[in-house]
Amino acid sequence: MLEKKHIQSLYKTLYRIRRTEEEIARAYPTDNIKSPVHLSIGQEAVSVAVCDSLQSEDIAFGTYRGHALYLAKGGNLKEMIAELYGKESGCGRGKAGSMHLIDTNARMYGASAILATTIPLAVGYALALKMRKSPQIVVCFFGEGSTEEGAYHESVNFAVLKKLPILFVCENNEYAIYSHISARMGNTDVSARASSYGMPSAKVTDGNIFSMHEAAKKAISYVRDQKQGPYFLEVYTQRWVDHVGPDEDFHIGYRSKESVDFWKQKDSVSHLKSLLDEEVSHVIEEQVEQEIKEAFLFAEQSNFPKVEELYKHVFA
Ligand SMILES: Cc1ncc(C[n+]2csc(CCOP(=O)(O)OP(=O)(O)O)c2C)c(N)n1
Repeated sequence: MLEKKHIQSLYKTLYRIRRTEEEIARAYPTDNIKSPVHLSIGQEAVSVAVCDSLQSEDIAFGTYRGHALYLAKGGNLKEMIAELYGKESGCGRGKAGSMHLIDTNARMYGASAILATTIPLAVGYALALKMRKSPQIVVCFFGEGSTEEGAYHESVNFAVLKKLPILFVCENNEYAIYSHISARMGNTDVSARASSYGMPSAKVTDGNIFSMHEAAKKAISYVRDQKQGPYFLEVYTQRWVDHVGPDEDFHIGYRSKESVDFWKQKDSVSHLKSLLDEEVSHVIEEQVEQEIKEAFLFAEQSNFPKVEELYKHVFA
């Protein structure tokens, strides 16, 4: 069991992500948010547990479902909301939207809308770190759907071959949009398949943030200290709302309300809150609510980029 102070800090990070995404969901229908949003609600504990075990100089790469990772890695909240609003003060200067979050100060080096495309970038970064003999490591987040892409297989093979300092984190929420994993993979054991490339793997299936934290610590220490190459961590989880957008999706019929309720009972936000004194959680919640209010105000009051900015900071 972690110390009280540590649990408080995990709770603050988790609560901050949950409430930020709930506010995004609330604001979405006003059309102030100019980008599609893929919410992590229900999945936040994975990013929180892993990032809590990293050092601040470690590098993260993620996907379009990236709000939780960006915030857990220390990304700037105001700039994230401004980015969703398409404003020039956003972390991508209003040109990137929710799916391409980046904050180089926090060593959150990017996310992409196209499946598996950040995996080779992350592996390339890990190669650079190794060549520079840096103590940093890379952590690369993706959904189990990305493990169906060729780029994933080429990248993990190369990372193992070159013994690169990278932790692969697969958030297995069972669905790629509305297709269940069993309709997509002959062998649904994603981490066993990853291990077959020649790296150790672990699987956390119970949805418990402390199990995730323990597994992440072990994985990170393997990558950093043993210098024997990559490690693959698969974490079972479930998103509570639609693949994209802020609403529930049970009317579509691809999954049942009961299957999501099963995961809601494991909710890490209420779990951690139940371990804290009420006054302590109350103070944390008030601080976070104030910060979120200020972030939305910052986004609303910021300007849209000028037309002259259109071709700046782009390759072509
Ligand atoms: C190369 C590619 N193919 C298809 C898509 C369309 N697409 C967007 S999200 C998605 C599902 C991905 O599922 P998963 O990787 O498990 O992540 P999750 O959305 O569950 O977080 C698909 C097929 C895409 N963005 N990129």
